[in-house]
This record gives sequence, C-alpha cells and structure tokens, in this order.
Amino acid sequence: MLDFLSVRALLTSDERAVWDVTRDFVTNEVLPHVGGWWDEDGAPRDLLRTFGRQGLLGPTLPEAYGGSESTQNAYGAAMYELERADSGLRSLASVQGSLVMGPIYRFGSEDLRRRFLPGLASGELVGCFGLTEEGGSDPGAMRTRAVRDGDAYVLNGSKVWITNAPHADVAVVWAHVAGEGKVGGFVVETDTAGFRAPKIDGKLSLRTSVTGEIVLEDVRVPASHRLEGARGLGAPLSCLTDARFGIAWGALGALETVFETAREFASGRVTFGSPIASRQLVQEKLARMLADHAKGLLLAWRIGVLKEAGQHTHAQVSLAKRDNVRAALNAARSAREVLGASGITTAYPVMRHLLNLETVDTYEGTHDIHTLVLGREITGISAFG
Ligand code: TGC
Ligand code: FAD
Repeated sequence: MLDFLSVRALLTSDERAVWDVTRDFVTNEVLPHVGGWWDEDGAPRDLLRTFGRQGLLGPTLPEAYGGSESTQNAYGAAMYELERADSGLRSLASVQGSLVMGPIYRFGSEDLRRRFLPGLASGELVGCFGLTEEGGSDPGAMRTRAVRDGDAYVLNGSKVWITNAPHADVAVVWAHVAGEGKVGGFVVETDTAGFRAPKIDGKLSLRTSVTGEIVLEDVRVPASHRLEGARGLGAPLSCLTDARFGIAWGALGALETVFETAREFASGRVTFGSPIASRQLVQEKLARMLADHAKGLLLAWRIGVLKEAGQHTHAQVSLAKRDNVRAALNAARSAREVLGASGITTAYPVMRHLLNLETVDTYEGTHDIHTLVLGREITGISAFG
C-alpha cells in the first residue's frame, strides 16, 4: 500500500480494518474482472448487491437504515480502494450512498427512510441522482418544474449525464417547485408513467458505469415522496459535499495504481543499456506522483477528521476534490508517458484510469468551478456570473 507519510497511523484501528477488508475484496473480486467490464461498457447489475454485502453502500448511516455508522475516514478509505480499481465503480457506490441514500436519510420522512434505505443499502434497489441539465455547473438554472396537484406533484423536464439512470429503480430528482421559488427534491419510482431514462452511448470514459438521461413527462409523484427537509439549492449541494469528500479519497486510489504501474514498468524497461528507472527524467515523474499522493492523503484524512466533528466547510471539500483529482489526472498522464506505447493499451490499467479521471475532473463540480469556489472564499467576490 502506498503511504509515504504513514497516514494510516493517523486512522483508528476500525478505520484501518475497513481499509484492509475493502482492499482484499477489491484485489480478489474486482481487479480480475474490471478490464472486461470496461470492454463490455458496464459492470454487471449484481455487482451492486455484492457492494451491499460488503457494506459499501451508505456505510455512514445508522444501522436501522442499513448503514454501519462508520466514520467519514473509513468511508473515504473504502472509496479509495474502489477507485484503485476503477473510478466508475467508486461512482456506483458514491452515487448510491452519498447522493441517493444521503438525501433520503437527511431530508426525507421516516416513511421514506424505512421504505427505501434498506433496499438501497443492500443493493436490491438501484438509485440515481438527477440534478444536471444543460450547463451542469449552474444547477440553479434548472428548468425542471414540480407543480402541486392535489395529493401529488407533477414533474416535467429533463436531466442529462445521470449515473445509473437507465438501471435505476429509484431516482432522486431535483426541480423548481412552482409557487415556492425554491428547488425541492423528490423520490421518484422509475416505473411511474411518464418517466424514461435512455442510455448515453459512446462514452470513452467511465465505461464500467452506466450513464443516461432522465425524461419527465407529466410524472405524478405522491406528495409524501417529497423530501420535505430539502428547501433550496443548498440541499442537493450539501449531498455533493459528501460525495466530493469520497472522491477526494478515491482519486488517490487511482493515483496509487498508475504510480505502481509506472514504477514497475520503469524498473523492467531497458533502453541504452539501463532500466529507464535509473534516468533522472523518469525518477522526477515518479517523485512528483509520490509527493502528490502523500500530500493528497494528508488532505483527505484532515477533511475527514473535520467532517467527523461537523467542522468542515464546503469550500474545504472543494479544495480537496479539486486538487486530489487533478493530481491523479496529472499522474495518469505522466504514467502513460513512462509506459511509452504500451501506455495506450488495455494491457495496463493506466489509460483506463486516465480516461476515467477526465470525467472525475469534470463531474461533481469541474476543476474550474472549484477554483471559483475558492476564489470566492478568498476574495468574497463571486466570479461565477
Ligand atoms: P450558491 O449561492 O453558491 O449556493 C446556493 C446555496 O447553497 C449553499 N451551498 C452549499 N451548501 C452545501 N454544500 C455545498 N457544496 C454548497 N455550495 C453552496 C450556499 O451556501 C447557498 O445557501 P443559502 O442558504 O445562502 O441559499 O449557488 P450558485 O448558484 O452561485 O452556485 C454555486 C456553485 C457553482 C458552486 C454550485 O452551484 C456548484 O457546485 N456547481 C457545480 C454543480 C455540480 O457539482 N454538479 C454535480 C452534479 S452530480 C454529479 O456530478 C454526480 S457524478 C457521479 C459521482 O459522483 O460519482
Ligand atoms: P458546463 O457547466 O457546460 O461547463 C463547460 C465548461 O465551462 C467547463 O470547463 C466549466 O468549468 C466551464 N464553466 C462553466 N461555467 C463557468 C464559469 N462561470 N466560469 C468559468 N468557467 C465555467 N450529474 C448529475 O446530476 N448526476 C449524476 O449522476 C451525474 N453523473 C455524471 C456521470 C458522468 C460520466 C459525467 C460525465 C457527468 C455526470 N454528471 C452528473 C454531470 C456533471 O456533474 C456535469 O457534467 C458537470 O457538473 C459539468 O456540467 P456540464 O458538463 O454541463 O459543463
């Protein structure tokens, strides 16, 4: 395990145990198959149930709802391990846990919690999170509308780039609520009349994860399926803060894989009579990857400690998501260079991670959007508009 600054020693023994168990699971049951899932354009449906049995879905939630009350950093370490295999598999877990179970637990009624959370935790139900429309960086501009009609809300609009949507049983959909001037959240069962979720084909990134649109045409959602505690854009954004924290840990798992692949390749590849690992230019690339991983792990751990104490800010999480993902993306680009031509093939995991990390750099707030979040934090002036 790559841990140059012994960050593991800062974790509790329970957190280390979660890390170790998830690492074994990923090594034995995920890594042998992940290349095939990439080629086939999607992991099998049953993988979510396996994740459920491993306790990887919504682990920070109370046991009564299928969670295991794990700490933030235990959750982070589990996301690290999934993304060590593939960003799309971490997406599968982080969407289900942080973006579907999270809002139902935090903002939903007790009935909604009891009805949906256990099935989502076990992986029997697939969930998706529908926020993005055209111009996803500006979710406040969404056009999807919910109009109250008797004991239901009627939803019209569309969402795009929605992870898991084509397979989902349950969609958490965000919409402007007519007459309120605020964004509200709705738990929509996907077999409701007027709901469609066509798959988006042709992805060259995150291929182990299925992505789709959501089309809502006069979809009647019982009023009891509204997330009553969610009033305003801050509600979905707070769920994103949880998922972005998982990504800040996860991206470092991908970084570990590309670093180890480059290190091993460099030791074996001989040019001009010596392994390329003996060359200063190659060592500089490896040193940069190692340094970024070490600093990123400290950053992720620290945000986890703050989050556990409820003392984090969303700008701190933006910093961690932004910097750790870009560090992993840069490492993947360097590792690909170290591997030369071999770097572009599926014989090594580097190009797959590189392509995945292009998505990770964009979703959950693009690199530049997080830069502007920090800019606003520093100057008090918003540069978004
Ligand atoms: P702004 O005025 O800044 O905020 C509106 C209200 O929300 C509060 N807030 C947050 N609260 C919690 N966590 C956060 N991260 C928050 N960011 C903002 C804010 O305090 C305010 O509250 P209040 O009470 O004052 O009303 O809103 P804005 O319209 O100026 O937009 C700001 C911006 C650009 C930062 C935000 O909209 C944004 O984050 N844009 C990026 C959108 C994004 O990340 N979309 C992700 C979609 S889901 C996804 O990609 C899943 S990928 C699958 C996977 O994760 O694996
Ligand atoms: P845009 O917002 O159109 O941005 C385009 C470019 O302009 C970016 O470089 C951006 O940084 C830049 N830009 C935008 N505004 C500004 C500004 N004010 N100043 C400077 N630069 C700016 N969304 C969901 O809701 N649920 C999901 O499950 C989900 N899963 C996804 C899965 C995949 C594989 C992908 C690729 C995306 C997913 N998304 C999901 C959507 C994702 O969150 C959005 O792609 C992301 O928020 C960016 O939105 P956009 O692609 O529309 O880009």
